[in-house]
Amino acid sequence: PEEELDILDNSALAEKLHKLQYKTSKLLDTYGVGRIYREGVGVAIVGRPNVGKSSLMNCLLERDRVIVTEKPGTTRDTVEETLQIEGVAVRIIDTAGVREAVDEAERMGAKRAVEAAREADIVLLILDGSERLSMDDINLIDELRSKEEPGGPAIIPVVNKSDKVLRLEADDVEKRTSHVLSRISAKNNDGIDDLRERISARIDKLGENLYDGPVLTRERHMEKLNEMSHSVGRAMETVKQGMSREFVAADLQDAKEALGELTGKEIDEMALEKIFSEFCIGK
Ligand SMILES: Nc1nc2c(ncn2[C@@H]2O[C@H](COP(=O)(O)OP(=O)(O)O)[C@@H](O)[C@H]2O)c(=O)[nH]1
Ligand SMILES: [Mg+2]
Repeated sequence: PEEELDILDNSALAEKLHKLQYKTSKLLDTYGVGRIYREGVGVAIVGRPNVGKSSLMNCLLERDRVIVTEKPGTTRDTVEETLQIEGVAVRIIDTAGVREAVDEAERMGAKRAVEAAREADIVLLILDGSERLSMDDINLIDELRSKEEPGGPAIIPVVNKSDKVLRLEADDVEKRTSHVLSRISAKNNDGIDDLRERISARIDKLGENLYDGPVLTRERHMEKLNEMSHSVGRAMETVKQGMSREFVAADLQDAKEALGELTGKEIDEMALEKIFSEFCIGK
């Protein structure tokens, strides 16, 4: 019954809304982690044709799964394989080389490389150590850098073909990427264990709050929670502007509906009533 409820003053109401918003955003932050639970960590291998992407993937998989040839641009599509690194499912995505399209298939492949990088948690940017840095390399670095923050994938620059004379401007690459280079030879299987460890360290970082409380795993849930968050944000604004509680109530009703859709039939009505009764609306 309404007469039992205390009517909150504006600052107390703002405080409660703020807390609700904070908790909502914390839960929203777990979405990426939820995706890792569901799909595994995504590691994309990108770089221009012939730098040794498919060779590296084979090293990581320790078997000859991906076709490797002398001719640039053999891997026309993306190839995906899953392996375990310290108990975590890791999806390795080998992409076609990124460069100016020579034909339609390659154009699609290059586009997919950038897309794969966007959806990945970690991007292995492969460069050929036996050649000087090319415009294609630089463009790719810039493209990836622009997606790195915030919430974008972590870049690990990898210089391959360390069995050959180094002609790549390594300092320049470190400066451009702001990351230390890993040097490997996919051909000789050199530096692969170190690279694996580096990937593993990144995964640990991604999964820091992996086991800490509930995580959002579904896109639909994330969307509903986002809707709720927007409504709570509107309610906060309404309170700040000192508008009538009816308007706050309307915003919170929207928030409640979004949350209701999120939790579906299993919604705990009592818990909801408790939350929303705290925002008691004066007549
Ligand atoms: N010398 C040397 N050659 C390599 C190395 N890794 C790959 N290659 C060669 O580079 C060529 C292209 O390799 P591939 O893995 O198909 O490159 P991708 O186009 O980036 O997938 C092949 O001839 C490989 O044998 C390496 O570490 N050292
Ligand atoms: Mg390839």
